[in-house]
Amino acid sequence: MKIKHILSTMALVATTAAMAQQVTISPIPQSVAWGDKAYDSAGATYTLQGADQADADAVRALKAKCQVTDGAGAVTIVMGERGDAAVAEYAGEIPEKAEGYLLKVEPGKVVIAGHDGAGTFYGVQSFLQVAAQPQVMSVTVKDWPDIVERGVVEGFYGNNWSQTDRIRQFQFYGANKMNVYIYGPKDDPYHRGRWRENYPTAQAEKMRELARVAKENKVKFVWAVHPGNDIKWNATDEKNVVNKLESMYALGIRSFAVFFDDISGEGTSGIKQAQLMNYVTDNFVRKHDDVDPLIICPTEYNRGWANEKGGYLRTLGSDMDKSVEIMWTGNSVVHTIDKESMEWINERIQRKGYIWLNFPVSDFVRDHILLGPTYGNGLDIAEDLSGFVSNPMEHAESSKIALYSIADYTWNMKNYDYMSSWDKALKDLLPESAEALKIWASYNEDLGPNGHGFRRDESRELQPIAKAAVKGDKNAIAQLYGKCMELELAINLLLADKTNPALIVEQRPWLEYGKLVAQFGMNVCATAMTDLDKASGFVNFDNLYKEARSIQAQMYNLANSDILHPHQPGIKVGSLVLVPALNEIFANTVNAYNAT
Ligand code: LOG
Repeated sequence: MKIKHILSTMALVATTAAMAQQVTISPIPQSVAWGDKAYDSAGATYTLQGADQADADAVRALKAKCQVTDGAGAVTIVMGERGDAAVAEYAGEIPEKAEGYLLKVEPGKVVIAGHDGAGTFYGVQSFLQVAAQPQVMSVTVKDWPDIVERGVVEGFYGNNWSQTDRIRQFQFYGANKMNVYIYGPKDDPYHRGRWRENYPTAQAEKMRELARVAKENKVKFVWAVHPGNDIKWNATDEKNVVNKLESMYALGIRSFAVFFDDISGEGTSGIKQAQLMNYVTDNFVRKHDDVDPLIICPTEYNRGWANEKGGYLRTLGSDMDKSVEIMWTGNSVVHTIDKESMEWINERIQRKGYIWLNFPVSDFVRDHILLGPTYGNGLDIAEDLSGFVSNPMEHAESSKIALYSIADYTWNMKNYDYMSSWDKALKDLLPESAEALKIWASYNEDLGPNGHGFRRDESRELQPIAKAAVKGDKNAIAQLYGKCMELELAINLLLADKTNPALIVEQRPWLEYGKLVAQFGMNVCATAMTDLDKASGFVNFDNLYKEARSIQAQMYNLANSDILHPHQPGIKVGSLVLVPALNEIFANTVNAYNAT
């Protein structure tokens, strides 16, 4: 007994120690070495050294989460950038990489030393993750990003993100070490249709605020103009483009893009586009000393649309100033990116392509919400691209599931594991209901049939069960019943979670619909498992059949109510695996009953 007790206590201690070490710093650092416990986080206070010289955003981010005092017994945080006196003795250990940092946690002492200001800021972000654990472990992290520009292009059709959405996004990017946000929502008239006009004052002030908040979070705010639908290749419109960008410069914006996607006619000329980009580079970018090089989204922005004979891409490659970054969605509009496709484009544009990944954007499948893992992009293309941004859904908060993994992937590609990254994302977004969110998300992965032919796997665990259940395997049908119960339970827990209201509000139509799918599934499985000849009383075949039809009618009514976008009305949940299986089992049961 005694030995057993000691053993189990030892096991407990061992697991606690191991668990305490298992702080998964995210994105996965390039190098991390854990030691023993440094101190307990409960009641920990900190004194800062070097904060007066260190990056101000890094200091603010640290102070927002850590209790800073001058009291004795506090943990000393030494911080600063390469060249600062406070961190001089660690200079040799700071990675010689843009945005790189050294983080050292020891008993009583923490060192956060950036190669540059962003590096210190990212060192703070990693430290905050380590310090959020009950036991703060000793650790040495040497870290830097693989990709220079990592982030998001708000480039979809549909409802633009709100000001609050965007501000929350920038904080999320900062915390997850993404450093670029490109503003190009198709349905902002001042981006596209009325591109020549300046924003009215109230909207202009919102832009100013966005530029500021982005900066505080080390996010480069890139404002894109989309003039291609009606641009005239003359001096007036050249000036109109520059004037518009100057008006955005006046609001504090320092980075710009010009989009020529999804246009036809005069605006599509590669020669003219290159000339315009050169004109804007000379007469706007280089007139200021603090404006970043331009980014272009070309008209032939994917291989499927590239007209080799027309020579469009090669014209951009040769005629356009080499400072201009060129966006690229891959082999088709919606496609994952691999080495071969990067080599194909880079050779034509004579520079490294800047990836615009059309995932998890759902503007062509608005009946779905995309909550699955982010997979399929090559893990060997870090050297082949100049930037990697994801085009998300109009549902800002829900998009963070994929964006979290984009942050992980672009920071440290070789160590990217999409399943564990997905798990981390779900925990980060809804810590108290992460398991429920994972169950729910596993029914919202595939896009369904779509014009771009882009599909995703769905409900991996359910697939063998569904297959057997459809064949009439009673065991599998019982398991499927359990899965439907689990789905309903998960949905009810999510609807009760109050920690991230934005997430639940966005997903409510799908959650309500999912509940009906779960109920339909329980009905169908229960009916299929019942010996119907013998079922008597109220729970008989007729009533179960009527119930199934009733639930189907409720699903139809909900999916055809006015809650969703008119382009793709409807709501789809479990459309790849669960719902087809349930429909088939239902049909089989009804046929079998009719036959007897
Ligand atoms: C648009 C984009 C849209 C996406 C997916 C690019 C470069 N442009 O087909 O605004 O969100 O596809 O529908 C696009 O991708 N056009």
